[in-house]
Amino acid sequence: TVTQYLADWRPYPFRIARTRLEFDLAPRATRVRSRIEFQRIGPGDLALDGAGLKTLSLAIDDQPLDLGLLPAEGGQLVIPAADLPERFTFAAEVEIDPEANTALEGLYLSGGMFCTQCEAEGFRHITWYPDRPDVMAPFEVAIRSDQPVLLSNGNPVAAGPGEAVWHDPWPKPAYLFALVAGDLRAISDRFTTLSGRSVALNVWVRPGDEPRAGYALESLVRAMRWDEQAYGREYDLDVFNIVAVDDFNMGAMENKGLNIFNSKLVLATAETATDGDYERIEGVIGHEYFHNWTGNRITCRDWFQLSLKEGLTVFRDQQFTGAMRSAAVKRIQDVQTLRARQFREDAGPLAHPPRPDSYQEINNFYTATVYEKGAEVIGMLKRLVGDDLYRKTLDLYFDRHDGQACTIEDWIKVFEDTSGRDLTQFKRWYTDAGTPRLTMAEDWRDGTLTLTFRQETAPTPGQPEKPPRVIPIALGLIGPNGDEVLPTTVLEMTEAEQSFRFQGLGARPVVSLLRGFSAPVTVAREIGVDQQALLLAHDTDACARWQAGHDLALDALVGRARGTEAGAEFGRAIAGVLDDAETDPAFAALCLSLPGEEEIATTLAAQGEIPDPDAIHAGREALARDIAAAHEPALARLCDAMADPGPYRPDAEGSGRRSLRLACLALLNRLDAGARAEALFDAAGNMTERQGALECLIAAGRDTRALADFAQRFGENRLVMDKWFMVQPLRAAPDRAVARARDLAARPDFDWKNPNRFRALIGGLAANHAAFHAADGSGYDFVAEWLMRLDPVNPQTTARMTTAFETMPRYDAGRRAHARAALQRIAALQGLSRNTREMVTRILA
Ligand code: BAL
Ligand code: ZN
Repeated sequence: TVTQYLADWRPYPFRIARTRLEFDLAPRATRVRSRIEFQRIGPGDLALDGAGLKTLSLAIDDQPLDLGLLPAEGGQLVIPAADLPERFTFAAEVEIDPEANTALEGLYLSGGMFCTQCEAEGFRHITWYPDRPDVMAPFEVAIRSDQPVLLSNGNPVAAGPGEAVWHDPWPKPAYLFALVAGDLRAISDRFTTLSGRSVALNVWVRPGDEPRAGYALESLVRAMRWDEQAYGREYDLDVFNIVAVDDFNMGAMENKGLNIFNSKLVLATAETATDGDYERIEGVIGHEYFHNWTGNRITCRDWFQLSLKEGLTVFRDQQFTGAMRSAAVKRIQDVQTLRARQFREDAGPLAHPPRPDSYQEINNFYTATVYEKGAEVIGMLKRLVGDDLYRKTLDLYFDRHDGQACTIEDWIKVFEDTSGRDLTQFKRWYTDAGTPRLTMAEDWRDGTLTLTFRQETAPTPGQPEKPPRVIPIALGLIGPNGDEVLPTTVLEMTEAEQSFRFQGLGARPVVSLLRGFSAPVTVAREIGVDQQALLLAHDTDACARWQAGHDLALDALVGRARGTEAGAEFGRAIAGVLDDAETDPAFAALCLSLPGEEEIATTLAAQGEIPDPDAIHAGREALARDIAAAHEPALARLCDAMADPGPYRPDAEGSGRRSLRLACLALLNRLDAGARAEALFDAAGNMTERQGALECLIAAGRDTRALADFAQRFGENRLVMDKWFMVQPLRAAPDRAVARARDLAARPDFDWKNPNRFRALIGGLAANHAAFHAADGSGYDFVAEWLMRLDPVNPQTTARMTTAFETMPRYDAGRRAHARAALQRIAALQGLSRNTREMVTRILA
């Protein structure tokens, strides 16, 4: 296995003036003819990537090349510089087998339709090409097939029976290439851009799915409008196509002018999709659309720079969702996701910086660190320079780098140039792994509050030293009567230890710390429960307010996991939340949803303890029951008051009310053994309530009828049945979940080669903390067994799912031994993919 290093990047010695591709599509034998016009721009041989190709012919300027040049097994085709003129056309004819392509990289079949996935290195499975993001070219693509709809990137230039030709004038790297051929129907709209260009918009789905694609199309229109308003970015082709496919390794892909989506992120109706699904559809439609500028017009020089496009595009989609819905709720959700996925990654054996400097398999670096932490880093830059300068900086970025393949250095430089700041130290956020731990000590005397901060980052694999970073600390001060005495102020911490003074204060205030979650750090501070309750009641910053309640809950849950009766203060705080719940139901729902077992385990581990999954589960159940018992009338009243008044709308208001209703239901469920949940399940008019009720019924062990009813109603709908497969292992009592997952895996409709279905069942169990970490190792064994089965079929999805094991080092010796044994069995598998081998080796290291 070869490790790739950032330091080894060299410019490609050729420019491509034009790439022309012709496809004769056939499931078992697709012919691909390419003509690539190269022009030398530097010294070196011509190196072309290819994998799994049956090469029929190669030529330079129509002179056939000896096929003896082909590498023995995969790898690069190298044509010596001496054999090449300054300008030449390279031509190849290859044959590929889309039907055999279960890895879903390159050209493959999904439900009888041809589709592609080329990021990061899928194009080499289609033909010989410089498959690297810094080689950009305009593409012309001819497709011949008997499928009725034939799509590729760019604008259509010709279409006749059985043939279509597409031309994409915007130079792009091969990873943005796409082709789709199938029996598809579109729902369509038109969009007029800021400068008056009329664009045809199509969302392509299978016949019959048209009524489920409307929300995706509306989301696209909102995203296009928002990008014009917020960033001044216009669309640049005559047509924008989105296609939904059932078999897809990722969520979606931003191919130029032809986005390909996992169907779960396109298809939605009130009966089949939850509020969460709708929000994700809007967010991901936005994300892929926003890539048109941040990713496509300006792309990455090499894959180490992946966060250049992904961090920025996540940041942009987060802003978009915040603007379409509730900015405060969106921010809190993003903080929860960051902690659950990225802090977890940063604290374990897979920790890496947003810009890694080596990898074996780039597909293993589409991570929470590259995406979500990458977005946080941009949020910090924006906070440091301010909103106006941020916008100017982005304008400069688009002006300066349009059409280029760029680096993190280019990105930092635009901020330096507009702000006049030296961002050398700030850059550590891109190059250093690990989550800084920020501690705050307070000193109060004579009307002066002195805050002393310390930052510390634990060593991560390959990075023993962690010099201090620039940390923007947004804070405010709340007086003892609840009034804000200092509005949000941003402190810039640059040293390992640093003090800041606030003078002229009448009475000792409470610090509202890390407002808006201004930096991706963990916080340790001395704070009393009364102060936390004051912040929960009065803080003007929603994020800090929610955090105060969340900390109270976590303290109680950690206490319960240790076997104490903790929770009285949290119980009292809940009373205030319930009183106020109707003014902001979504916020109240966030406060009423107890932190999950995984987060409790993380908190215990951060305090130097070995988490006991069974005690965590039992303690959380007990606290939930106590809270429910103490507040039953208020919870029941709210649960009814939040009933849907009218037609279902997947907007912030409607989903906020439903989330509060379900948060109350989840608590009450501990008292009534599923009675309320059953009533809601039967009466539910939408999937949000139906799924929420079903989860409660499974947790209560009262699910037989509901599960049968659900399967009866939705048995024909793959996406809905994915939910059915997911909620059972996820919500089942830990001592029954593994057996249940095994039963489900034995069903004929467990179509495990479909990534959504596999992730639903296997991922559902892995997310049931106490079940996955069962002391007897049964959870680990089950997941490992299935990963071994999937690896030869789909290495990418297998490798991603090994992350279930990344927290293994924090558990007790018995559990660790079981987890290690399971991972070692995977490592010993004959023919294990490079993807999975890299992951398992890193986790075991
Ligand atoms: N570029 C891969 C899918 C996405 O992040 O949009
Ligand atoms: Zn992306």
